Amino acid sequence: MSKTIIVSNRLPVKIERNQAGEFEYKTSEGGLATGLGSVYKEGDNIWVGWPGLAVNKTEDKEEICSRLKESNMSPVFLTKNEIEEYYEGFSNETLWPNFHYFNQYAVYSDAFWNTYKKVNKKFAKKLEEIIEDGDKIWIHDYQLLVLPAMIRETHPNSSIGFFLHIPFPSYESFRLLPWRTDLLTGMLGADFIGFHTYDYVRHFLSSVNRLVGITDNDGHMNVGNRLAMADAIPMGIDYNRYAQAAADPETLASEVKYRISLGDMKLILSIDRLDYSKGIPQRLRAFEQFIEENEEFREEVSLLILVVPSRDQVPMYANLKKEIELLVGSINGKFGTINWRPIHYFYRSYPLHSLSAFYRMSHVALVTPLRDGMNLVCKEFVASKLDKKGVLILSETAGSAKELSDAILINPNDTNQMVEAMKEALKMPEEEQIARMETMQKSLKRYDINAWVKLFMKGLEQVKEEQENLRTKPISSVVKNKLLQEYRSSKKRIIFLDYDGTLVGFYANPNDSVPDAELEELMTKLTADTNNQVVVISGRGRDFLEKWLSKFNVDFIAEHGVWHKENGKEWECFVELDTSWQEEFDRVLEMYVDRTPGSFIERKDFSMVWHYRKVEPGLGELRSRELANLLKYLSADKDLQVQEGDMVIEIKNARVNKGVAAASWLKKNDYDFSFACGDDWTDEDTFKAMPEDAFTVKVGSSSSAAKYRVENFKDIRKLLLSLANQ
Ligand code: GDG
Repeated sequence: MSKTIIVSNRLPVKIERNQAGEFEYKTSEGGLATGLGSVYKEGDNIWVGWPGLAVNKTEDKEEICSRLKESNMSPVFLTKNEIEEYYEGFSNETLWPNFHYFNQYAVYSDAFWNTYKKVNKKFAKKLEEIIEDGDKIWIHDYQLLVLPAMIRETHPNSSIGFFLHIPFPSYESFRLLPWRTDLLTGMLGADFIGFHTYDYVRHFLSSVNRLVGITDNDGHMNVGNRLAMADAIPMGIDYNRYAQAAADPETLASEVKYRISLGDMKLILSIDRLDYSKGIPQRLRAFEQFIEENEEFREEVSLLILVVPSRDQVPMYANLKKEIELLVGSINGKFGTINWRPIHYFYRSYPLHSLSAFYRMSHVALVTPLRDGMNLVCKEFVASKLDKKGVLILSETAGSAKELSDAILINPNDTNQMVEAMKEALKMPEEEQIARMETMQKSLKRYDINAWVKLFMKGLEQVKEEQENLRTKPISSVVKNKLLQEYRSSKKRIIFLDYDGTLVGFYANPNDSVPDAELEELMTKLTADTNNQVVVISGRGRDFLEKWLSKFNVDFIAEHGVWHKENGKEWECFVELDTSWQEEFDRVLEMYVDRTPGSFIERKDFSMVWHYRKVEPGLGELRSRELANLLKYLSADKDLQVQEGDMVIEIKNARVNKGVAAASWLKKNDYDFSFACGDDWTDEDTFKAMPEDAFTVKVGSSSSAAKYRVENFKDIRKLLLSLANQ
């Protein structure tokens, strides 16, 4: 039976050596571990990752392996140097600052990068021992960005999902990384790539587009011959666990104990791991300004700030800790009284029931990271509020802000706004608190961690299904015989032929793609049969088609469906379209022609094309990325579509396409044989419009809605000739 393999940097277990030298195992209680518990603990499923400590002796490794195996875990052991360069180095000193827009802290080191690749390879090797046909592999987070492509190489058909827990930054930040393209191609090895928010998806797709040259269609990308998909699946929390913890007697006892020490002081709660992305000093300064400006809250409100120890051996983190402690000391020194300590600061982590007591007893949660992929603390606070009283202040730069719009949302760089938010939160009427909390609880309950796991798995399954549907098969001799036989026995046939890339190859100058003798002979034979209605369906303007192909008995669909012409009749415009946009776009295209020697504009009645086949390699791709983005921006409020094709960018009306045109042709008669062939994305609309029993043939190897495929224009000519010779 197929299994699911979870892969992350850390295993959901903490292993420590006790004083007697024996290993002690504590299962992790983190959100991810509990959420995925329902997955990895079942059947043959397994979680692969680093067990969290450096182990050298073979017998120790064997002991850990066999012990972890009992709990469906499999360790990848890392050396001290690997931990330093892959984990602390490339992951935390290169990717983490870059992805959180702290590029001033990013370290660019080839040694780190090489070890990062080496460790990802180590994970890949481990997985090779485990993966069997049909398995699903779900890889987590920024430590393993290049692993998907490594697995894809050895297991081309496997189901690979990837989820990024931190933000994906805008192209302007991501492009600063010297290894940016390798990182993207690494991620693109996955079939389904999940992010917390739609903004991160957009940023990722934009970087893929600009750096790898792959365009997306609603998150779908053609990676070589494989379809991949990026989507936003915001991670939820184990809602019931936090709601239950808040009602647990142990939690209530802790709350009573803390309350005795604190009196009935109102609390503002802040919980983070020690990190510069969390904005802790900025938060402390805002609190200082708040008590400075609002005397009425002094001796009424305290800030309870928990900082969870992290990386404090690294100088930058040690400095941050020092800065926080200086600020706490100075604020307490300046404002504190015998009866009142403005800030209660703790640098440690607490067991769940203490944490839960803090959530329960705090009136306000102040969650103001400068950047945060999601942030689970704010969600846990909401889930713990059983009486629905309390207010969440949340930074708009945390991923969770997209879901929790009933929080008071603030810009973490705007101290005045944070001060106002604290005032508003402390004065908020109870009914309003309850109403806001209720809405947030409803949504967090519904999209909890289990829903997140299900949605991710469903996304992965869906992509695999789509890949299967798009798997065009080469035409076998059996299919060919069936095609010929159905052709022979039919009386009313319709045959749609795309032109460029299908009937002819590509030329540097599109005007050179004229029919050669072989094509002329083929067209003559095919159109000689009065049972055949042959329709040339092309993106070309009507003049070219008319000039070179009207000598045959063919119908035309030109400009992707704008113009129609039945054999022997006049051209007709399918629908009258707006052309007022053309002047503005013409100016932009002209500017790019000036800056890109060899490129030129093709102007059709209702569409425009920028060609760059003749541009020096490299420059054309670079300019096309820029231009496509600019055109997409300009067309956002218009009924236009910007499509990137084979060395062209085309701007056309969004309402018309080859599929709409083909469908109108198919309605004209009752055909007993239908056939369509084409080579690019515009032909996909034709394939989709064809009847169920049609023969649809993709020319080329990328994924397609067509049923069959041939390699190139020569092969489709051969196939058409064998039909014509029947
Ligand atoms: C990444 C992304 C994204 C904290 N102090 C204690 C304690 N915690 C728990 C909290 C919460 C977790 O730690 C922190 O979760 P975050 O979401 O804030 O951040 P990370 O897990 O570091 O990082 C982040 C997340 O992945 C998930 O995708 O949200 O943006 O950076 O669950 O409760 N737990 C206990 N004692 C403490 O003192 N027991």
